[in-house]
Amino acid sequence: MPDRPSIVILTGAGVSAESGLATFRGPGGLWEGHRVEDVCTPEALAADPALVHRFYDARRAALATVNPNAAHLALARLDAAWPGDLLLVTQNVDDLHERAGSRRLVHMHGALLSALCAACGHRRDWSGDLPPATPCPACDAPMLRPDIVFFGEMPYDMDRIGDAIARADLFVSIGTSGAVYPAAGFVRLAAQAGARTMELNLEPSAGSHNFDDRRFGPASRLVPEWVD
Ligand code: BJW
Repeated sequence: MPDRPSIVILTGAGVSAESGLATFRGPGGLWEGHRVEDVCTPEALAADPALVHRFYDARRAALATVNPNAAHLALARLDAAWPGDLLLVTQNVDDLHERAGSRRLVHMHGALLSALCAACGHRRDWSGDLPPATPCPACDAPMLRPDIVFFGEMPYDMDRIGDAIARADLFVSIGTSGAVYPAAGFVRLAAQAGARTMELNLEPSAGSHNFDDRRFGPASRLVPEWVD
């Protein structure tokens, strides 16, 4: 390892589970009987916008009741203290990493508290009651949608993430099942680039065998143990 290793950290729903936010594929992962794969698609938004908006309204309401946990706080301490390159790539659309204090952060699947104009791509805060038919401040179209990456859509910041992985000396995956691409493929990209790879998760992910090191248990214990 070099003196100042470059670190890329990937987080998933498991990092926020102990804050009280449900994961997607664990117990309680169904929402009103729907799988996430059936709700988070452009087709679902077109066919039944009320259903998709209800899902995100409920998620936004839940977010207002929870706080960062020991795992988010430990990652923020690492961000503040680490002298080398570091990028925290979260698949989560909650804002718990920011609230904990992480700064070098990308939300590859979007953000619950952001709204996207489906007509022109303008983004604005989604706070309080924001009916989807609210006119866009940029183009006036009444077509606000959650600023969320649905299945079949391109995740955000892929160039920045790819560059960071190509330069990484250490890749750490925390609390993600490895069921969704392209994030599930990052471990192999990091290994190909020469990084050491580590999984911290409650249970082995789909690609667990691809990691050099694996530690299993709750993120609120494993992450502070690793960071501190
Ligand atoms: C704990 C814990 C505790 C619990 N402590 N751990 C066939 C083959 C390959 C790919 C495809 C395919 N068909 C289609 C695709 C592509 C598709 C895909 O991957 N589909 C799969 C279902 C197969 N992907 C896409 O469409 C993506 N876009 C895309 O590919 O564009 C083209 C492209 C081409 C080339 C390069 C780049 C792109 C877009 C994916 C969008 C994902 N969107 C969602 C919903 C929106 C966000 C939201 O509403 O919140 O994102 S789906 C959902 O899954 C959400 C999550 O971010 C994502 C990942 O879930 P995550 O975080 O892993 O959660 P869980 O619940 O699965 O796992 C939780 C884990 O935590 C578990 O392991 C627990 O053990 C653990 N845990 N408690 C530690 N206390």
